[in-house]
Amino acid sequence: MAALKGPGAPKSYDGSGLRIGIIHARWNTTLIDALLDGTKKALAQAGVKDENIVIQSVPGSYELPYAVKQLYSASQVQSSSTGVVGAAADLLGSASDLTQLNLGGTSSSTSKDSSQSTAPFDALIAIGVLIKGETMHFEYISEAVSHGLMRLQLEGNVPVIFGLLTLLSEEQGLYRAGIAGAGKNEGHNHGTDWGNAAVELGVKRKGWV
Ligand code: DLZ
Repeated sequence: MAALKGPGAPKSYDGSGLRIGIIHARWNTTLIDALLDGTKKALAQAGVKDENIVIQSVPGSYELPYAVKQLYSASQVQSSSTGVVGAAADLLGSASDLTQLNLGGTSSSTSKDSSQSTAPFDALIAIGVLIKGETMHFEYISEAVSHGLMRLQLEGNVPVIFGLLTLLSEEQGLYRAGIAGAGKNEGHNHGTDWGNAAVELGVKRKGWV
């Protein structure tokens, strides 16, 4: 019987043309590592190329909205500056001259791997794990981060996948990262859903109708 909860059977989307940015917090590392792993597996399964996935980390979940914003902005700048470098390449016709020009692109369009994209990210995934403690810390951070990420995707016009687990116990986290039980393989890794959501939104973003 199909599961009652969850996004249903994953639809298949071709992620081979996408560039995805992942920002993850480092608090609660065991859970983060498993969730990141699940996310990356889903992206790979959808055909997103390794070289088109950029992963950055921040100390805690509170830093996620700022970091997502910076990473996305940097990809927009990189995209426009490599456009300039590319145009210069056409004019100069020499890759070695481009290195000396140093126009701010991280790599010249003539020397980079041809499957590596310098386009702005098609979707971003923010991953964090908040575990409720004895103070109000959890409530403030989960609310601030949720609103921050929602604001970013609406104002930035880019999908920001909500990979923030807001847990009442460590055990809940183990199940949601798919590493519960004696065999460390019980539960469902939510990272898989986040990777799939990023691909679906990234593809749909290129044309809704
Ligand atoms: C301080 C803190 C605490 C107590 N708990 C968590 C947590 O469960 N998950 C998480 O991602 N981060 C936690 N942090 C760190 C904050 O998110 C943040 O990094 C610091 O307050 C510095 O801004």
